[in-house]
Amino acid sequence: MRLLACLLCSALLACGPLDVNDPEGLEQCAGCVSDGFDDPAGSGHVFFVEDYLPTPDQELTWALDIDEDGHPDQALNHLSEQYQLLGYNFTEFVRSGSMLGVLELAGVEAPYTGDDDAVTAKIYQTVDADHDLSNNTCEGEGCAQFTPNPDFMLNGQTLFRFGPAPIVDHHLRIGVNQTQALPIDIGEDIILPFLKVRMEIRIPDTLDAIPAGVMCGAMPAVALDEIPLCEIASGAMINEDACIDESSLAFMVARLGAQPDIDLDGDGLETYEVDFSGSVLRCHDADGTVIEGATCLSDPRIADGFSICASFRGIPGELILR
Ligand SMILES: [Ca+2]
Ligand SMILES: [Ca+2]
Ligand SMILES: [Ca+2]
Ligand SMILES: [Ca+2]
Repeated sequence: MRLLACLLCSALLACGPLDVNDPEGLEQCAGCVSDGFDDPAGSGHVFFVEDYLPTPDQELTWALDIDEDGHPDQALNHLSEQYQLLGYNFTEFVRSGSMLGVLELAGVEAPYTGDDDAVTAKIYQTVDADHDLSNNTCEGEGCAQFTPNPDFMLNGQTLFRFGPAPIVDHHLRIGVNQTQALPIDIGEDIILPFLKVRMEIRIPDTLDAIPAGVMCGAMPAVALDEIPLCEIASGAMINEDACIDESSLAFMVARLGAQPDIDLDGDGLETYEVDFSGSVLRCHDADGTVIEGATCLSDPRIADGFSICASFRGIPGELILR
């Protein structure tokens, strides 16, 4: 198998002539074995994210520290726990078919026993391939089949390919430094952008499930300002009549006392002032500059966001490409 892979890589990737008796040549070839990044969509190990768990697996703490200061960052999760905000509903979004995420691991070399030099994690936003919610989490023929949402595809690949990165002792850790946002489509025309995405997953020898995974990122405050509170919140704190007019950000700042915890433009943390009617009064940039008025959120100097993590499990799935 390895020989075949090496010969293939030699032929396809122009590594030059390969002498299988030459250890150096083999090493050189190892660098040519696919890291999965350019493998066709759906050709790797495909998992459907079947649910989101309220607390992360205790082994997967690396992904939680989005700003790499040694402390876990889960601001929105903590608010969710207290006030039943965002995060609380994620599994419901899966059950109702409005949020169907698929994770593909590409470039895993066989035999896999817990380590791999380089693999790529691909995330797909999908729709139910047969529009039948009842077979999304079963196993076997016709189960867990999803079609990528074309809005998040380009030239046959998902816009969200993370890696390449190694699997070490059954753990894949990927931090994305790019400034590109990962939009999570939660249905109802709401797309939540995540920046500084970090993902950590446990990958068993059997490659037949993702028993535990954590994905973290920061949601820019300006995005939360555009989302009516009703869409992300439920519970006793929320006035069902008023929440359609109240922004999620205004609620969090004015009534929960929350401020951004992730610096997304590298100048330190900003703060916002909101009145009790839900209007943004002014923004304070990290250097002390005060930007007056509700439009301060669209000022390019205002960029920071709130940390959020989702723990998840994946079951075998299939991508149906049309
Ligand atoms: Ca941190
Ligand atoms: Ca289905
Ligand atoms: Ca900042
Ligand atoms: Ca700033």
